[in-house]
Amino acid sequence: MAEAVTIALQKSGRLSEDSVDLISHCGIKINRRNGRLKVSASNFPLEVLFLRDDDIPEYVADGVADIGIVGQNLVHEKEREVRTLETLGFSRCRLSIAVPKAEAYQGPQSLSGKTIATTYIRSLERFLKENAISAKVREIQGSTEIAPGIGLADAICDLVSTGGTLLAHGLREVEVLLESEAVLIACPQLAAEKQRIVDDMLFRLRSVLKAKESKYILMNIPNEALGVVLPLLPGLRSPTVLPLAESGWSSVHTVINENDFWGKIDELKKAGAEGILVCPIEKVIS
Ligand code: PRT
Ligand code: ZN
Repeated sequence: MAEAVTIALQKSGRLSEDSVDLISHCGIKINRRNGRLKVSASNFPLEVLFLRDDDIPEYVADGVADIGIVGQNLVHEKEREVRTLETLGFSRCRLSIAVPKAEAYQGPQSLSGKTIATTYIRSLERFLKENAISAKVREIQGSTEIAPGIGLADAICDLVSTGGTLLAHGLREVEVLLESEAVLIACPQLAAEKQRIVDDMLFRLRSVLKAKESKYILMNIPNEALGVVLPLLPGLRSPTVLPLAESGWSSVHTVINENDFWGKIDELKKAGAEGILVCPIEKVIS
């Protein structure tokens, strides 16, 4: 059998579903039957290993898996040598320090002499060292947010996304150590054949990611307004302009980043745009 690339994905947790979805949007079929830890794709030279996310940086660094999907927070924490091939835009969070709400805080120096509970030992120690703070780091396994309330620590260092957990435990975020999202990582050394397969997958993956942030938009514009509207609209090359059956009107089609679009909608309407349609795009092959 020809060589296959092994990818490590989180078995179950916050990264799992988005990771598997991304692979399948790349047109790669993996049939994940009843909890098997290793499955082969049926139409692409890819084998999937389902692991705990904490083990992924190590497995990829050691070459047990060739590539993997994991949060930047764990790449940063584990300090293993891996290459980041692409940021994937999901599982966004930040690694932060939080203190009890009523506690005064005037910057990192306020942590001096305090005890900080975390599962992110290395990341926290690095932050304290960089800021020349002497504080006690207490390693705990999960549920970090309860530590101050039960007298285990004065502060915590943990992942935050909505901030709801901190709020519910009377804590306030005071320092952001790291902004994180899921990334595709690779073993530092890959054989040429495997690298070729990874490049093929990366090409598909980038098309999928590009499509996610892009929208195909169509609108009707009175011809006399085209001079105002067209400069507002970038396209992959430039907008497409087609005459409508009704004379004096054109249909304008283009691809635009969704965020840019919402900022421009008022200007487009003011210029006379009508019947604006915004459609999803499945892939952008550039
Ligand atoms: O079993 P395994 O070890 O594989 O999974 P796990 O339980 O260690 O990890 P999991 O599935 O909880 O998280 C996997 C990854 O998702 C993390 O490494 C991050 O990259 C990312 N991620 C994104 C998050 C969060 N957002 C997040 N909010 N991971 C954890 N949290 C937790 C946080 O620890 C805290 O308890 O959610 C709580 C805070 O959330 P908010 O929304 O209340 O702020
Ligand atoms: Zn984990």
